[in-house]
Amino acid sequence: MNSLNRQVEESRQSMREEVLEGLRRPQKSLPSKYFYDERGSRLFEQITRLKEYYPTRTEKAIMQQHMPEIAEYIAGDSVLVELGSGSSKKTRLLLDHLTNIAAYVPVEISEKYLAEVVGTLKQDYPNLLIKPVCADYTKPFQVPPIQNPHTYYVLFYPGSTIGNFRPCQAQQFLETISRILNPGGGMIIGVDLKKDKKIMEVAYNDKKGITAAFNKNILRHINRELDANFDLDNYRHKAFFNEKEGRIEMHLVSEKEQEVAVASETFLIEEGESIHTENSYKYTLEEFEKLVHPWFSVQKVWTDKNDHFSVQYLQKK
Ligand code: AVI
Repeated sequence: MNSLNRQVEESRQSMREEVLEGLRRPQKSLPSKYFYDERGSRLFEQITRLKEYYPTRTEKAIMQQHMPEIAEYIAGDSVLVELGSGSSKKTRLLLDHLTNIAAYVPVEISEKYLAEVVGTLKQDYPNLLIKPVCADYTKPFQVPPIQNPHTYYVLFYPGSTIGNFRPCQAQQFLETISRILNPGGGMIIGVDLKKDKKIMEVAYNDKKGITAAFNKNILRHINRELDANFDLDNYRHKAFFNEKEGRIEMHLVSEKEQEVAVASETFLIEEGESIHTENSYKYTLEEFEKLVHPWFSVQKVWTDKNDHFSVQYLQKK
């Protein structure tokens, strides 16, 4: 078996274990990272353009409005490391204002996507040194070492993706990621804020049903990769704000009693029973400061006029 096939086999094996483990629990659940096969990533792109989904456009507007000031937090000679760079669209807003960074390091799990995006970035920014890293940024990965002792790393983590971790997982992640940084380094991060429940719930229940299709795509992905037989028509999308936990929860609710086979195990799903597919935590500024404080101090917060979203500069402690 060559190394690519081995990698594919290993990731299928860990998907199998994680999916089965989630389905064996009393509250069935599936890891939200499995939304994102090629179709899921396209559906997510569509979500970011929906009028109901305020986070993407609000973050972009904050960055555009405050860009010269945000860029000041990235000194010349620093290395900009983007976690889960995807299309690098928001990064362009930053790159347009940075003239002399040492390098841009996009970290992205999809090799194909990374190669494509780096190709166009190289054309548009011919003087920029780009050092792509193909990796799952939630696991330890190697960043290209920097030779100059006066250079430091600045992480870029937009989109409020931190909200998809439970707070204790978010803290483990922050601890791991802070180890990449040398003194003087920091992180520019997008964080979705708590607000009127209706605004948040509408954002995850759009009229066109794109979020519902995105949610159901996890079953389609599992059917394909693990030889499962989920019938997508038998599940209904449900998303609501869980006040006590401070998070939007997405579920797939079974419309009838049914059996499903996944990788040679069979599960009975009752009528009305749900499979929990995603959490999206929303924070107050105080809650977020507490979350990060063992490793980072919040140096600056930019928000929109309604305080719906924030972009923050965190300094490594
Ligand atoms: C990627 N992540 C920040 C999105 C969110 O809002 O939690 C994923 C998403 N789920 C439904 N809509 C968007």
